[in-house]
Amino acid sequence: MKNAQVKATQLRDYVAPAFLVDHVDLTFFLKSEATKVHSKLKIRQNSNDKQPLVLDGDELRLDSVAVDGRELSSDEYQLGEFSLIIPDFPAEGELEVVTYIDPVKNTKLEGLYLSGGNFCTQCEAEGFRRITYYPDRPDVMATYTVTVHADQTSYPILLSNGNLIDQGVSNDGSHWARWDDPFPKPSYLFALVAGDLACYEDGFKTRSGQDVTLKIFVEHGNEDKCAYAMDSLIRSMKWDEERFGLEYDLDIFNIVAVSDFNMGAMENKSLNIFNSKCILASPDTATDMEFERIEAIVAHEYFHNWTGNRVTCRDWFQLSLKEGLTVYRDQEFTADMRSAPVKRIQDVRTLRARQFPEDAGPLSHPIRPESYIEINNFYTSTVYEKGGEVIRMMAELLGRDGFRKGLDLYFNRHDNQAVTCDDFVAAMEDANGADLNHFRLWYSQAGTPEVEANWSYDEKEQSLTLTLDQITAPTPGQKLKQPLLIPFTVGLLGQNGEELPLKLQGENVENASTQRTLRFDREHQTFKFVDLNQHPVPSLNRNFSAPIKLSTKYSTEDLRFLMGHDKDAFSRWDAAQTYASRLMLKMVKSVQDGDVVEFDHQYADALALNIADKSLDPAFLAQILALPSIDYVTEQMEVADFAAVEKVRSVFKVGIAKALFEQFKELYLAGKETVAYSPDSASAGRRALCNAALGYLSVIENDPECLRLVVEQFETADNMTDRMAALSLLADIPGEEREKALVAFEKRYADNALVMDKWFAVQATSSIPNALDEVKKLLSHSAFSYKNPNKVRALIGAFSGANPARFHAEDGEGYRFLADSIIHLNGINPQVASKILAPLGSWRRMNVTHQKMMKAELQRILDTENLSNDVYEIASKSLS
Ligand code: B3K
Ligand code: ZN
Repeated sequence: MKNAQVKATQLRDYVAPAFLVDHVDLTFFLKSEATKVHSKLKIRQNSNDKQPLVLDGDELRLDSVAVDGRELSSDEYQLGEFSLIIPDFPAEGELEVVTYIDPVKNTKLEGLYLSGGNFCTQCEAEGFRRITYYPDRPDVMATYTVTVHADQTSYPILLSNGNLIDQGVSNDGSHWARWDDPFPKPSYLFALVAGDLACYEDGFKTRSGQDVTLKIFVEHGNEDKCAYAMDSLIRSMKWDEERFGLEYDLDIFNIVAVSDFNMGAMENKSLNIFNSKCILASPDTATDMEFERIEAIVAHEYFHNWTGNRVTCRDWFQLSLKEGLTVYRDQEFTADMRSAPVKRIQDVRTLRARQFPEDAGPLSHPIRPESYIEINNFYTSTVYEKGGEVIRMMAELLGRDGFRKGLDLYFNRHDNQAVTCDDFVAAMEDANGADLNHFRLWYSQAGTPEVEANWSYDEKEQSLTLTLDQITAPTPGQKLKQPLLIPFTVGLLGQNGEELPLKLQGENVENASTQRTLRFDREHQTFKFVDLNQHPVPSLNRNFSAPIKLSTKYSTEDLRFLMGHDKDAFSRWDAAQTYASRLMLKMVKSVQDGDVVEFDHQYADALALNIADKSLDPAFLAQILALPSIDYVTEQMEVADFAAVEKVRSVFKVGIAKALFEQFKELYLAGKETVAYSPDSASAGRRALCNAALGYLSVIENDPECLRLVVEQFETADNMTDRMAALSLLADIPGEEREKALVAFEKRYADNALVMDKWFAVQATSSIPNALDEVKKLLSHSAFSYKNPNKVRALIGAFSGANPARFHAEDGEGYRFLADSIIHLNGINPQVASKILAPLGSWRRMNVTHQKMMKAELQRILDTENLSNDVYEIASKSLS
């Protein structure tokens, strides 16, 4: 078992670097084995007293060390497993280090590695130390010159950050290219690519007239799948100029798509490296959701050029400084490109599905964590998505212009600096003369606040009193919680759904607005609205103004009313979610008590009113029709019972399908009349609605007509969205049609690795009883590989993370399977292994039998020889 004294890094221990690096000059001689890396660093002391120069390193073979041109003997430096220390380094000097690395053996995909025969790098968070010895921390910022030598035939394309300043051919037939990045950057933004790649090119003229060459490099044969990513990039560049006044700052911007990548993409300065999944798209290979995701990720990485690269993080505890802010920016971008309310609904779904459980479980941490063993474990939904919500709340409190002023000041103050989350909030305060001191607590306090809203209407006084209570449950290491400053947006609906003017007692305003954001900053607070001549229904936390769990005493009539009338699209959708979950939980109780489970028709009636409302955006209606997930409903139970929720949800869905059969058929047939495929938002919305309708029709058992519709769509679809929608419905219906469709899909896309991922995932998330057996069989499919993160996520990750009812099977096989996979992956790619571990940590919510099985698997993981820090940290915290 791994020794328990693995060292954690603490925020409170931060000290400024003892040495800074002004310039980095790197020369690479690329070979799949024994790549030579020659590094020259201009270093200067940054502390008052003389200190040893400590450089980070990992899996490097040191060849030589020289200071100011003099080679050091081995007693002049100390070489540790993870460091190179030079005790007597001058106050200013040049360090020259030659090391060798083996990219071909690098299955961790951190540092320099090979993907599909091409060289590429991933340095965030601490991958640069796997390339050369360096003070590998983000507050050491330097300019870089990089020379890359490689065989000309195998690696015709040689790329690094910045501008290409020189290139040539060497005597041995190899060629070289020299790149220079004039912007000081931390080592995590370094990138290098060398390979035989095709290029898709376009250009952009900035607002101030600078021409920028835009290139997307992909494997040969994929050039026809780059247009959407390129278009997204151009739209992002334009949007950032218009919305935030931010222009691109070099005359070249490159993107490279690779097949083996630990996450979605990486924002290296002027050389973004992407998982090919987040770049390549054509109507035949990508779904609408994937087009949307590509647009968002291309934008996200581009936006990092300012929020992350020009202004970066002082240390990794400040990760949300760049990630939360950039998530907020990409969400706003998508909202502008597509439907803002639908985007908000999707983001809240994701937050509730990923961040809320994280915040309520053993891995709960604030958006600015205080300690970590392995920083890669903190690229979490909390740091990203909740971080984005925290920025959104600030924008809400300060207003759109105020937020912009704050951001302008932030860039003015901190361009080319490595700063903290506090610096960001201070810029917001100073630009607006605001006091955000109480608000800062969102950065340090973990856990989701639970807010209870109660209200009463006083007919005589014509007033409505709204009382709000907030509480945040203790989280690991944080027992005591304080009340947060919550921006709580409300509206009041009159009997016909009209918006009533909101006037608080004591206020003297004419034309009061119909929506306001209350400052809710105490444990218990009361707000009295006056001049209300009718009993209104409150619409609360509109547009999800704060990331809280809200409980209300809405009657089912209230919920149906909001579902039919709320002007705030988010709240209208949320009323439907609350209503549906409430009904399902009631049904679960009947299952558990052995009573008859009955479907409440009133829910179908409320849906029918929405379907009949022709003014609704189809994309929004599709959201209303999508039932709360098994996970979402189960989370609201004291003790999770996935089997019961799965059963109930299915009865519920069939109930709706039967009640609204005619409407769904009509919706479906009307949707099918659409013209040729286009991935734009409106067309995608129509397809989403059409497929939602088909989804309901497909659950009507023993109806050959409905099954025929699904099969027909699968066979005749002219785009991946419709084909995949049909396939995932068929995947849930055991029988001949299912098998035939899976075989046909596999045959058609056998040569397309990304599409095969969808084929793996659709089987891994299938509700058929023997889904796990199928998954196990697929592990030996020729297209599957443990070394490719996309494959692992598509098969193992999808099963354990998105098929809760099978994962939590009574016999514990799901748990055993995940633990076996993690143990195997630990030796290959620890980052990927630890990323799929989280579902085992939810044992506290299960019954005793399941708890025992889950804990035993966590223990088995912890007992593994050579356990990585990544897996150790997540497994040990999950068990404790
Ligand atoms: N900054 C990268 C993520 C790096 C993850 C390192 N384990 C992508 C992004 O957030 O844009
Ligand atoms: Zn990011």
